[in-house]
Amino acid sequence: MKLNLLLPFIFTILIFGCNKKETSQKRPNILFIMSDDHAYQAISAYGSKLIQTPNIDRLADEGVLFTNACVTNSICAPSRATILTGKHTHINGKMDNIHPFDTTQMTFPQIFQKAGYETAMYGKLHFGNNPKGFDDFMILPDQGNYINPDFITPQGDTTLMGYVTDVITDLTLGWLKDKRDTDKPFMMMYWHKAPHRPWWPRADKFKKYSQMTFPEPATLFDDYANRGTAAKSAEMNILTHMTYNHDSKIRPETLQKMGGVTPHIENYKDGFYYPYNRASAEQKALYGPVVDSINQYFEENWPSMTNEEKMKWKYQRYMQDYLGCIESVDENVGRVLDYLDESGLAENTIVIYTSDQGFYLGEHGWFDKRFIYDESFKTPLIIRWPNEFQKGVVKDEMVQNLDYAQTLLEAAQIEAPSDMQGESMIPLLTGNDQQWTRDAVYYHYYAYPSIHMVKKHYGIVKKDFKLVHFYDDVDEWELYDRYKDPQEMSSVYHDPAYTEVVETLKEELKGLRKKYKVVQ
Ligand code: SGN
Ligand code: CA
Repeated sequence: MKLNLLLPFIFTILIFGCNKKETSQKRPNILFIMSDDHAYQAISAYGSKLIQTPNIDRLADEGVLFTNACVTNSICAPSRATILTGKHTHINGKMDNIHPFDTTQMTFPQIFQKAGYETAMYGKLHFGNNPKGFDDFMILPDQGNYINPDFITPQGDTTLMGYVTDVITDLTLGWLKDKRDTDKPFMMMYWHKAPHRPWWPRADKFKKYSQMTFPEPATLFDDYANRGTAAKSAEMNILTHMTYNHDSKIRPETLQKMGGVTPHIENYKDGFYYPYNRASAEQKALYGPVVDSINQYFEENWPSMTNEEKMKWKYQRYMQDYLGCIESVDENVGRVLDYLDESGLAENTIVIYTSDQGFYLGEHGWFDKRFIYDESFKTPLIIRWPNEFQKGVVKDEMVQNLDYAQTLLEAAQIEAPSDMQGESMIPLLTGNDQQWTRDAVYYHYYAYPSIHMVKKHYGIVKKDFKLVHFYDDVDEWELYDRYKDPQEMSSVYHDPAYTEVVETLKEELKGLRKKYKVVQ
């Protein structure tokens, strides 16, 4: 072939080659994966005794896993508001799940969009209004539904057939593959509803997990001795507060036939049928036989069980459904990670896996969250960026959901607004730990009185100690020695051996409340 005929090919190869090189230096894509109420105790990379999560673990093998990642306020919408604004609850104003988020505020997706990123959000937001700063979105109304979920979209409302975790993933993959502008880097929020209460797994997993048995946590029968009023009065005990119909999947007819069961628990109206009746006849044909066998067992055995046996049975039912939901989350995360690999996007895409808070899986006899105690205060956090971050590394610094916005903005070389209150985690992700400055975090929960009745409290947490003040209708302090008592079974606040620790921490707490503008 003559040179002049070869030239176009040579140019193409050169240009293609240059582009490829440029790609690796281009601003990173962001895939922000968040699940709702996913306890770190249910991730094998965190040493779970309950389930294997091979896909989420891949992120840990190839990225950085944080063992002390925590939230500023352990409840859904407030946590999301902190993530999006980079500000504590008292500044962003989202104190509970009820009042709508103030959308006049700057959120980090808006900043990415202005900086030339293509942005999208699929899944649960829970703000009571539509998200700002997204080129496309499809969000669940309020808490959303597990079966054949409804969605709010910029074009109006719609219902999609299928299981919510699969559907949100299909939407995410659809956008990544066909909808986005491939000339721009992307920032995408892929935010699951699962494994939020009422824990309906996909029918095949419902069947599989209903036949499994799980180890119990050491503190399942906690009597809340050596702690204050708040732990004793919370309404989140599996035996006495978890409902039969909404949670354990006992049909109202079964309960009626049995003429009432003990302990008496106020069941939710339509707690069983509201989610179940969303299923089509075909879907019910799969769910129905499993529900029937659970109900049959309950009817035959419950009346003669001791309270201890009842607690154990309810715990197993809870774990079967909760972990069945997790398996779908993990498999779907795997589908998206596979696509990143196949498309060549993986190397320059930052993937975050986190949850809006942690969750009790029977520790202290509880389900739900809200407390500053570890299982709900801490949240899973794994971050991977093959091009730039460390691989297979575990960190125990006190990082917080407050820090995500500034971290992602710095990674994308976009300036963060000066009023954001977090600290960029880039030093920890790149092995420059000496540049990380914070060793204490501030926490504050406000939503009382409300469902589960966890009292208002705030506190300071460091690697070694946790000091908490419960206030409003009580005035009680608790102190935990995190190294000596990792299960937080005994407050040592009144122990004279800790007087100095209390004094020092109270001063530090004052300092944090000033720093974050809780007080002037
Ligand atoms: C619902 C749940 C509660 C849960 C809150 C908040 N009940 O009210 O158990 O604490 O959401 O959860 S249910 O009827 O929906 O099952 S949060 O994650 O949105 O904060
Ligand atoms: Ca949540």
